[in-house]
Amino acid sequence: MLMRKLFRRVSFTQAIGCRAYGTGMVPDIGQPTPASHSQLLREGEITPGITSDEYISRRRKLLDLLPEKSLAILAAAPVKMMTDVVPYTFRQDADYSYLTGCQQPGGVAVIGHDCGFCMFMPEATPHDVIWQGQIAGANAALEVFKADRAYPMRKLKEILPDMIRGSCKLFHNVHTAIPAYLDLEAFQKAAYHGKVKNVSILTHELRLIKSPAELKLMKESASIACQALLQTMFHSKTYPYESMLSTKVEYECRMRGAQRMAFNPVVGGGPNGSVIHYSRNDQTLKDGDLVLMDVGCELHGYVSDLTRTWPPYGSFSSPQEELYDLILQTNKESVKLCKPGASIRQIHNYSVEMLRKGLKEIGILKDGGSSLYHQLNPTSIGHYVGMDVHDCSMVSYDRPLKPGIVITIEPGVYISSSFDGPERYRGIGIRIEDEVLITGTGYEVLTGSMPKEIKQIESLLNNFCHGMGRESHNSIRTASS
Ligand SMILES: [Mn+2]
Repeated sequence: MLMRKLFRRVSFTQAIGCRAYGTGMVPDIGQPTPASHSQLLREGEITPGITSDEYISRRRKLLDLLPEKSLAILAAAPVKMMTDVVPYTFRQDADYSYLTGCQQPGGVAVIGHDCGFCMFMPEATPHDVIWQGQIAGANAALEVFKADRAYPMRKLKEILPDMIRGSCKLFHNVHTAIPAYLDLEAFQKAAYHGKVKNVSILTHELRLIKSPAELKLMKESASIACQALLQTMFHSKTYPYESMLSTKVEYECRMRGAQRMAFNPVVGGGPNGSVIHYSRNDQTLKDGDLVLMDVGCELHGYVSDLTRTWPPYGSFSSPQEELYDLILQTNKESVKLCKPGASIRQIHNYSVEMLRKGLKEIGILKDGGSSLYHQLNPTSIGHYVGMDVHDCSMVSYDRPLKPGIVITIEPGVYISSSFDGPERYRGIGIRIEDEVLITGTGYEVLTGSMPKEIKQIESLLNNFCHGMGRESHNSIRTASS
């Protein structure tokens, strides 16, 4: 009976490559499907937790925003090479992924009121299959990604020009644009007449508010990052090296199911913590310094982003504590402002006032000179988060927040070693970043499980060290002193 079912399925999809998984032959389309990866996907899902129906409804919503007689053209992300035949790990473009669910390079998706959802898919030669394995082609586009029409890429130059000529406006993905359609005479003509727009204006509207399935992945991604960072915090006393903490946090994220980091972890010890996107991670951590770690991982296309700053050797000095407390209070007050109707800009302005006042009280800022303040904190209080770390970049920070939007709240202070001010604060960089989901009545902190109170952090670091950690920590310190 089972065999008969399998055979029927195989013959239905015989144009697709097959591979043996366990005892049966199931179609291989170059990315997980419920048939090939039952441990990851349930029946009806294209991405773990996201069904083909959800993808269909995303495309329907795109059509609602797409003007009459217009086309959306989105190419998949390009494969970038590290050297010769060695590619960097492929990451699908978020807009393409959001609308198609396809995690593979080489395709172009076209969506319009007349054509529906049309996919142009790459064709693998037997040589490609031997070297890289199966890929999703036109059949997978129809059967798995639920395209209304699907063609091999070589047909694009015959089919797309007519579709373009029949359209008033073209919205395309400017970040992944490829010559295959850019070079078409019809496309160039449309561009010349000012009919070509950026599709992200539309897709970012859709992506801004997360569905329940997306929120589930966002929460899981945040939870993985919190657990990983907590493990790394414990580790920081035993292995006080920026590179080891970076490696540790990535290991802990990936062991918990994340596919990759959302960005290169920032592990800044001492004055390196005042470099906002520091990523060299090649220094040792010194007793008395703080370490700032800004990390996030990606889970099935959804990222997390959080930052904690702590003293790896277990206790804050008093200037560190003064500054930390100001950043912590600003973090907490800013989080409280997160609710429907507020905007990132409003929260930002509030946080700037609070930090300015606090820095003046501490004696770091004289009269509220704004240029000096901006040297100490040139960043925004936060940004939208989702499939990209700086998600929905086309949406203004003035936009009133709505339930289902996820933002970061990340106040910080970055005082370089050469700062012209009280010496005791020089070389201190602190950021405390949480991820906040806007709900119907207010907010939910998705990174709430990661401690940020001074007492909690000191207690966690010191109590842990009475176990296995202390000995090896001491021996490392003795060896280096
Ligand atoms: Mn951030």
